[in-house]
Amino acid sequence: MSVNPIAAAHLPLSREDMEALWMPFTANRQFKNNPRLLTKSRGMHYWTQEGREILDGVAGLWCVNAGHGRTEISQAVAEQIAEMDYAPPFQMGHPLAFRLANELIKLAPAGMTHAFFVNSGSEAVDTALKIALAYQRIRGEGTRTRLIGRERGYHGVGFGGISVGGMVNNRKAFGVQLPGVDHLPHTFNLSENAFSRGLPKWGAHLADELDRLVALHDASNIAAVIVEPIAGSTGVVLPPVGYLQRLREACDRHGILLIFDEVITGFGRTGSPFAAQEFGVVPDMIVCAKGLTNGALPMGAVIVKQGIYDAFMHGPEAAIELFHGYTYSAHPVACAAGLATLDIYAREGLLTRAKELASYWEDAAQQLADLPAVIDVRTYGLIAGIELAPLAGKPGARAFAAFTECFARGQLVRTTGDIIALSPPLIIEKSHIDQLFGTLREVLKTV
Ligand code: PXG
Ligand code: PLP
Repeated sequence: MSVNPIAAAHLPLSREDMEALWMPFTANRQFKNNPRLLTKSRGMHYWTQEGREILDGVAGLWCVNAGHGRTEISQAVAEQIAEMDYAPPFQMGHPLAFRLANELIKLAPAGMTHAFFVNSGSEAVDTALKIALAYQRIRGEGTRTRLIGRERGYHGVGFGGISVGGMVNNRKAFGVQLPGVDHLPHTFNLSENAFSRGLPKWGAHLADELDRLVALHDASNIAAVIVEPIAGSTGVVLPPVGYLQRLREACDRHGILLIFDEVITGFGRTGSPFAAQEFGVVPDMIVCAKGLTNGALPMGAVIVKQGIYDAFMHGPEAAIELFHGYTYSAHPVACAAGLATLDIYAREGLLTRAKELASYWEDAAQQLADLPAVIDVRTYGLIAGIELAPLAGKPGARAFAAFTECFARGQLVRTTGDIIALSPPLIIEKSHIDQLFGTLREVLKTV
């Protein structure tokens, strides 16, 4: 079939037309019987196939940080694809890959000096875990093979990521996972922390669980700990005051690498370029994706400390130091999108804009606290989690009803279980914030 894709997007789809696609993380049959189709985006908005305007409360899926339809990005992509569509990344290079690495590390904490490119957050997680294992081996600590994640963590859907991840539905159907994985406890606690403003006060001691795992296995067997500084996908779980610092100290004491998975918290979501800077804790590796290209093309990266890269740069110069990489690592078109994106972030001050809006955002979110359905509101930067009391015997149904009703009223939110997550483009204005929470208030009265 030869069709102009934009024209095709506006042709109505029958139920039969939708059958062949197996949709990810979606109730396929329910969706196909009652589809929600998006065909256009600009600024803070999407438009549905029927032409309804939808306020984007989630930056697509936590990724369109500079807002939709940025012509700087689409032009850079169009020019690059016309000039050179693809270049092999193994034993070959193209200039944009090096330039993007330079720009990316400028945003990272001092001392994090090298970037490895991949195509998604899941690949970035796998890459970071493999670098951790190979690094321990290279420095003569090859018994350090255990990996530690955290309950309720989300680290993508690769086997490495679901092994260290802690969301049961993402794990339970898939049999064996990586051996030698432990989990720290999550830090979620409604009775201590409900309706906290800023970071919750209770829970820093939970980082000491790492000492318990060290006592159990011995530090000489543990390679790395991976956590999200703010857990996003599980429904916005904030780090208790002092928790990340304590985790850093414990990792240092025991020679364990600390990996921050900043797929969601990266690129300005918290009010700093990375949560590492926002919370004043420097990990050994940062995993990022999503906002790196403003969601326009798939791309992720692992940023590592100087010492990790240096450890690999020994042996004969002709030796490949790390047997790892993807066909599309540092894809030239994705690099063009990434460079254009980072340029927009810098010119428009978007990586710190969440800090300017955070208190307005928090106040607007906390106004939902009086609704009977709402059992917690937690915010940081331009993130909010609104937790609903589940309907008896129907977990998740209440939030899903809120999601579909919000969509019917022209706004996109994200739900996980009975939690509504919001993470708008960082270009959001106060009037959009009012609209977002105003509509949500009306909707939450009906569910
Ligand atoms: N790590 C974290 C912390 C993430 O949030 C990934 C890794 C995986 O990235 P990719 O690009 O492989 O999807 C993510 C992705 C949700 C939701 O429900 C969040 C993500 C993905 C899908 C749904 O909020 N985050
Ligand atoms: N499977 C086969 C048969 C391959 O040849 C390759 C790459 O060459 C892959 C999987 C991995 O694909 P990618 O590099 O896009 O991750």
